[in-house]
Amino acid sequence: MTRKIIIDTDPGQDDAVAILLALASPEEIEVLGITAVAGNVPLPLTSKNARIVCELAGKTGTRVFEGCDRPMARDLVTAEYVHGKTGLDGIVLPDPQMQVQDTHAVDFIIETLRAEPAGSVTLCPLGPLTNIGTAFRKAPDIQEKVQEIVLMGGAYFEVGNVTPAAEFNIYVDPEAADIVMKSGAKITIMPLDVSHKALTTRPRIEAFRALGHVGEVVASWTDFFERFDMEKYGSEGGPLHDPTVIAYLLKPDLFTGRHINVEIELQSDLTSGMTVADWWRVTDRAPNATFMGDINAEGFFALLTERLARL
Ligand SMILES: [Ca+2]
Repeated sequence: MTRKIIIDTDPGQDDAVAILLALASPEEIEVLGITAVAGNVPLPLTSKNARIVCELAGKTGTRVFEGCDRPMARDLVTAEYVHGKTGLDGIVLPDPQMQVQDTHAVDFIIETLRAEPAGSVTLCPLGPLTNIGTAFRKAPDIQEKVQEIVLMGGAYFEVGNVTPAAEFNIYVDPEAADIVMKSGAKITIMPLDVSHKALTTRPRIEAFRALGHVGEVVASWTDFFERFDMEKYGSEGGPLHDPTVIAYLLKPDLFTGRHINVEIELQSDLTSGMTVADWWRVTDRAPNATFMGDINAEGFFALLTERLARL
């Protein structure tokens, strides 16, 4: 049985790989729509990049919706220093022919969750949680209809990547993340603790490049962002964050974690956007998320390579 998902995203090269992985897996995953949000780059670019990726995959029937162009309560922070001016720097791809859907992404999320049977739609946020938080605030009835939210964001042992305390997606819109964490929905989190173990090493990237056009494009994306990451982290490759979300839907056994309490810091200037994860269960706050801590990286890259070869 296929699992119905909405990918909420701010592409971003790693978002793009996640979208390709989902579109390459129609036996397991039905992508009801892709909702673009401002994050790595401003909304017009994330929307455009989402459509570029659909066309690269040859899946031009995929519906792309534009959502919020700024966080719920703060100014937008972007990350061109990681992803390049376009958000998708690497091999230059043609401008998309696909059009954006007329419906706002937030309304699409609300209407879809109301229309589909309860517990049958999974949300896959790969960027700041603005679209999801706004939808939950506008239509609280949909929160209990969500099958699961599998998101990339936050960190515990790896702490922060955009500030010493915060991971980018949560930092950009902590108010939205707070709404999501308190929604009561089933939540699974792929934090930096996972993605920093999913590194784009040379052999893994050369395996992508050997696949043909799509693989060459993916390799050019990882070549682009890993220059920044390797310099920053001193690692043997860059972390491939967002595809972990889709990989979890396909092969949950690749990941291990703990069902714990996770809350979002909203007040402090120093630690704003921190995911305060009770990994050691030192409080009596109720668990609200499965916070992943480890990944079978070889299995993850083998899955990616096998699926990208299908496109
Ligand atoms: Ca992203």
